[in-house]
Amino acid sequence: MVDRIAEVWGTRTPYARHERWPVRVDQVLAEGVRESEVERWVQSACVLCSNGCGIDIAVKDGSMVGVRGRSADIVNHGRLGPKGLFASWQGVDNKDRLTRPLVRENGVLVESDWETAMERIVSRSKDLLDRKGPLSHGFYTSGQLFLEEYYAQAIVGKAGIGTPHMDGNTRLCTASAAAAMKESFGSDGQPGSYVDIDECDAMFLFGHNMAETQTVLWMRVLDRIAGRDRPRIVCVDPRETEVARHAEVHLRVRPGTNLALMHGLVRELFVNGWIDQEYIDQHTVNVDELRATVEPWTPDAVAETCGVDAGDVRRAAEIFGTSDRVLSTVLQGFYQSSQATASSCAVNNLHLLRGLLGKPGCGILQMNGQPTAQNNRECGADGDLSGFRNWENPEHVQELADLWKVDAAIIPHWAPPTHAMQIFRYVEQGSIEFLWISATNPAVSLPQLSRIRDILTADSLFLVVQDLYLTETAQYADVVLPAAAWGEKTGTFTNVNRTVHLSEKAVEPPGEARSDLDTFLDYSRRMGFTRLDGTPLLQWSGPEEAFTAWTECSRGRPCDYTGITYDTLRGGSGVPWPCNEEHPEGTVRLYGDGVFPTDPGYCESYGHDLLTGATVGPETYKANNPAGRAIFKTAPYHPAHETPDDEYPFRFTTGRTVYQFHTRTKTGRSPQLNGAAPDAWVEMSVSDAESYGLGEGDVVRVESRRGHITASVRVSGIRDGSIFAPFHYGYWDEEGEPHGRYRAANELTITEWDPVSKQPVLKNAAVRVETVADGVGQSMAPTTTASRPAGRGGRRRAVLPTIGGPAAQASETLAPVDPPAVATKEERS
Ligand SMILES: Nc1nc2c(c(=O)[nH]1)N[C@H]1C(S)=C(S)[C@@H](COP(=O)(O)OP(=O)(O)OC[C@H]3O[C@@H](n4cnc5c(=O)[nH]c(N)nc54)[C@H](O)[C@@H]3O)O[C@H]1N2
Ligand SMILES: Nc1nc2c(c(=O)[nH]1)N[C@H]1C(S)=C(S)[C@@H](COP(=O)(O)OP(=O)(O)OC[C@H]3O[C@@H](n4cnc5c(=O)[nH]c(N)nc54)[C@H](O)[C@@H]3O)O[C@H]1N2
Ligand code: SF4
Ligand SMILES: [Mo]
Repeated sequence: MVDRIAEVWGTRTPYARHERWPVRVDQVLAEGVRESEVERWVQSACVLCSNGCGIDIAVKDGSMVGVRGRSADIVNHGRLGPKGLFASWQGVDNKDRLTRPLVRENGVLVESDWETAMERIVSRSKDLLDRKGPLSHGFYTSGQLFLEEYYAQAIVGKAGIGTPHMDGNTRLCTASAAAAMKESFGSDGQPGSYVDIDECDAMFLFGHNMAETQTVLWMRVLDRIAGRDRPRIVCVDPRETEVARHAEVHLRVRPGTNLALMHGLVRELFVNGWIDQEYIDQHTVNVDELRATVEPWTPDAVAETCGVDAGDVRRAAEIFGTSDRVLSTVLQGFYQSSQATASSCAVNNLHLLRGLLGKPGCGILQMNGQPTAQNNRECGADGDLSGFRNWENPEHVQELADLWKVDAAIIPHWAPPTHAMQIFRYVEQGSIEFLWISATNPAVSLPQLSRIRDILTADSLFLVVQDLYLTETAQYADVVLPAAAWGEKTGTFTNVNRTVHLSEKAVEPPGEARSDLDTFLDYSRRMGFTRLDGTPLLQWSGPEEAFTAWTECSRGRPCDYTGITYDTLRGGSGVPWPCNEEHPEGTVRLYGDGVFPTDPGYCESYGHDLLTGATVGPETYKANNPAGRAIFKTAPYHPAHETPDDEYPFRFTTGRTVYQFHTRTKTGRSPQLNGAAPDAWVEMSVSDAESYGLGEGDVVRVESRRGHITASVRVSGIRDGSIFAPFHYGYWDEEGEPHGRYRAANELTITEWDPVSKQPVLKNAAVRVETVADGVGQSMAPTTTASRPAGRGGRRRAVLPTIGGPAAQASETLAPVDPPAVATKEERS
């Protein structure tokens, strides 16, 4: 038994390069429940991050009473992290779940029934479609629904209503991952695999705090570090994360300067000849443009702009340039920062220059964050065309029209899909009057919250919110629809390395809560959406039929699911796509043959100018003739939208702690997790704290041009001149009452986005700090992770370590069984 709040990553199981990662089965059961009392174990996968760990749900007396990791799963080999152990089931099994629809009467939300609630939605929807047409409707969904639910939503939006105003919180999450892969390789689709951790000689983590945000993947890295032939680690992050603590080189960049650093690394590869000219000649285009763009970025120039050591830039580049097998991961420190797409493409460029992809240990993981973000991108509830099809390619549009048996003209493709920030802008301007929000909480997660509150409360807006709980956002709704949660419905989802899992229903949803799929199907039926032949647009009776329909949509596309059925997903491990006749067991890595989906007739996008976001268009794209070769995409460095000045001298950045998930609707309801990080804090460096006379626990007001928050200080290992705040804490507390002070990091953030991916810049704003009061105790920041108190100087007050105690004990079994094999033999070296 291990306290998995104190020991986040659990017990080490070291292994060497070429060996398989050992199995360790992690399990937790509710207090007082013995293993022999568990009636059933139901197969699923965890939905608390993109890692997608295989999980079994313990059921007793019709309730979820615990979980264990699935030893046979290629993703986790039995392990679970703190969120999987303590929040997956406790986060949904609660007394305060929504159990009936709510409707607004005389200004207040009152309990109602499905008939009333749906009729209100449908009558408003029909009225607006008659009077104003499809552009009056917007849909803002998630990265946390199931594949089947996105596909239903995509068809309703594109072929039922015909609105381009569809997006997900995936815009805040993985839009830049998708954009970077489309620009470089022609299509979304993760090149690498987690198996590459087992094989690599070096790992680069670009703006990715894997230790806290994909804890099980980090266990795999820690086990390699503990074994023979440990990989060399390079970390690019302004904070001293656990990743940084294990790194040989830590590039503690100034927030907002990633692209300058990347130019420096790429330049070093050219200057030192660490490139594979044959690979470049055969498999890529545009190398000259890349060489010219990075030319000014000497290590000294990088040092000046990014605030790092020039020698460290050289050392990092040398590790990249001279290691045989390099694996890179990229996440929010890049995606939510300035020039997100260009910076993320630069990672692809590093690998292409050396031909390090598609081979064991050589991979790129343009990470996802949310568990099902990949499915939203595939199915197209985010505005993309389903199946990675290209909205600028009329043949692709026609393929969908044929599949759905509708007129191609209804499918929006006359302009790029409307991104989330623009959807909210249209609500602000009054052109969107009907907004349906599902499985996301924008009143906490979007930038510049005072503006978002004004938008959500606009008189002209009819707001539908579909959630498990009465969230900050749901409080503003005209109609609230209660949703069935994970464990209460069946469906599939796909993780970062393309692995598809089935999650089976284990228990009944509470009260009248319904699966999101049932709700979208009901809406489509009530709206009377039809095919050209007059039959109903959506004819599925449940998730399995929806999945089968999806596999047809994916046929022949990069994300080919045609070899997968619910039955093939039952029993063993998840399966990585493409899975079809050619690859019946799935595919571990893409692009091993050096052929990329850039052919103009096949690609998902013709790409953009990375500096301005202007579309390249079919003519120019074809003239460049990528024809199956990857494209070096780049842009000149440009400083962030908002940089510090005399009035607002600090760079503000935001992110996560290991113990909380997003707006805490699940983790906040797990006593073990919430106890470890119960309230907001801000991190300052030792010397900044000293110069402001601040110490652990002192209360400060942090203010930007857009708002302020009040929180206590943790003096941490963050770089000088930067302030960090977790974004988890909203301004409503657990009792559904407004919290006494503003504490959401997004009060301060800025309404700006990357020109290509349109991902908001959530990690860079200018702020100032004022002391409010001396502290009376320590801050609420955990001590086990990046927010750990800094070694010396900042600690005026003793800080108690974060522990979980008896309630946080989980069992770890080092199983003597063979670890799962990867899908096919030839894919291991
Ligand atoms: N515990 C936990 N795990 C999660 C989640 C969660 O909420 N909690 N959410 C899931 C989701 S949806 C996502 S998207 C992922 C996110 O996973 P990550 O991207 O790993 O998490 P973040 O903390 O948002 O950001 C990562 C790091 O970016 C650094 N950073 C900030 N600004 C910059 C910059 O300008 N440049 C660079 N290089 N780095 C910068 C921060 O210091 C931070 O350590 O996590 C997933 N996993
Ligand atoms: N400043 C700052 N802001 C950020 C970020 C950051 O790093 N810094 N990160 C951004 C990122 S990467 C992300 S992903 C977003 C996350 O931001 P949100 O999406 O707003 O966060 P969640 O709390 O995950 O909201 C998901 C909601 O869905 C509900 N839900 C869960 N399961 C289901 C289901 O099956 N059906 C339905 N209908 N509802 C369900 C939950 O109760 C919850 O209310 O935040 C973004 N905002
Ligand atoms: S690493 Fe992610 S998927 Fe795995 S148990 Fe933790 S939260 Fe769940
Ligand atoms: Mo995310």
